[in-house]
Amino acid sequence: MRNDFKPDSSGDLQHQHSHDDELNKATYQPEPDQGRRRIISGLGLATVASLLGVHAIPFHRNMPPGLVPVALADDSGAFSIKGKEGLVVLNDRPVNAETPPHLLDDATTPTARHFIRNNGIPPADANPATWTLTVDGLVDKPLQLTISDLKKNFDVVTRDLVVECGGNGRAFFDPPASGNQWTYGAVACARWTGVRLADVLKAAGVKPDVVYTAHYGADTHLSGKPGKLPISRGVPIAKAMGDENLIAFAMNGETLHPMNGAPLRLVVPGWPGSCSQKWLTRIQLRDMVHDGAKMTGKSYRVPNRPVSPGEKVDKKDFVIIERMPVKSLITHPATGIELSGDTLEVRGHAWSGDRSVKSVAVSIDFGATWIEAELSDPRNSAAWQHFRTTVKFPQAGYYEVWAKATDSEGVSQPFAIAWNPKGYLNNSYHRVAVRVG
Ligand SMILES: Nc1nc2c(c(=O)[nH]1)N[C@H]1C(S)=C(S)[C@@H](COP(=O)(O)O)O[C@H]1N2
Ligand SMILES: [Mo]
Repeated sequence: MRNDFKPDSSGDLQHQHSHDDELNKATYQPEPDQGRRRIISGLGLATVASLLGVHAIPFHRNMPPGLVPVALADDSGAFSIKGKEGLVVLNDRPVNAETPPHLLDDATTPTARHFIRNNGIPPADANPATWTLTVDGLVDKPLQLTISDLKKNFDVVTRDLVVECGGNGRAFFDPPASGNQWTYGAVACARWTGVRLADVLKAAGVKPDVVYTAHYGADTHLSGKPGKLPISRGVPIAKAMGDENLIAFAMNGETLHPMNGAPLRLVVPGWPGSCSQKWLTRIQLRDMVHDGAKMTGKSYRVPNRPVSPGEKVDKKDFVIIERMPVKSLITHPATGIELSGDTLEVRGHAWSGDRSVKSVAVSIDFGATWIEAELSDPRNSAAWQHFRTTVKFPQAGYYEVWAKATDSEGVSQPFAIAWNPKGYLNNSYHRVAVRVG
């Protein structure tokens, strides 16, 4: 059930369920892409507490003005995709589904819980026995490789790698940004097996004038127009040559899930997920920045200067997103938990593009004080790290647990992120609601 809040002209709160929309047309007009946006300003503390079903919000003095309790911004309504039970489907054409944070509690993300982000229609025929990868463009020797050639001719490696969509967290931008309204769960860290992208490029021979890769997959454009690609992105050659990037044919010890790019995909951890081409058929090396589908305009790009919320930005002022920012996710407790005791284990993961995370802190008092959590080393570079700590609540009431990660360069997550037109790179704190007593 989805709850929508919007003040009417008198300033009173309208509280209604989405199925009541027709009954409330006079005062409530749902707007596209605003399903997860809540307007709750001007409410007294007592009203907020009663909406939350508690008598007290013990740390209410620390609540930033206008803060919408996450318990009220909560959303559910999962239905399922085969092999992806429990994911929240945002869109079915193309298929896009995210994972509720509490289902990302495993150290390594099971395939069933890896999000899905499709821009087009996945290929109907994905036969691993006949699949071939072409490596061409500015190379000494173009290659045509089957999956068994990859396994035979190159080092096969297994690594836990973070894939996060550049638009993860888009749902929380105000004014809203168009696109899939991802909340927290367009991120995962599965165990991938494949060969190093760098090894394959070296075998083809990278010509000295190469500056960028171009990736191609076998999925087709929603329009059905032949030759029109849903997405074809690339990375600077220096990034491509990093040994963290894989051409992967297995996920968690099995073949890839059809929605995650079976039978072959790139995994370029720490950079926007869009760099990790699924259903990979071709890698071309170019002497210019790749200009394929979703490389140009506003796609996976942000303004090259601070802009104010809602500002129109000229396309020439956008730059391509490279590494993803430092971020953490609370995977236990699930938001909205009712706690009968007064202590609670808090745990989750943290990551930062292709850096490591130095510390994670947790707050139960809206950020007034922070508790340093225990933090694991990554299983390998470009894997996420796990944090845990135990918190004790001083009295019954409503709390929020917040997490904040700081990376190896000393950069921390912000409370609020600067707005950008397409709603990318939202790495503000993850907040979960806890009711005590
Ligand atoms: N061929 C192809 N590759 C693709 C995409 C796509 O639509 N087609 N989506 C990209 C985007 S935007 C993301 S975030 C990741 C998501 O990977 P996943 O669906 O396995 O989670 O795949 C990337 N690779
Ligand atoms: Mo993405």
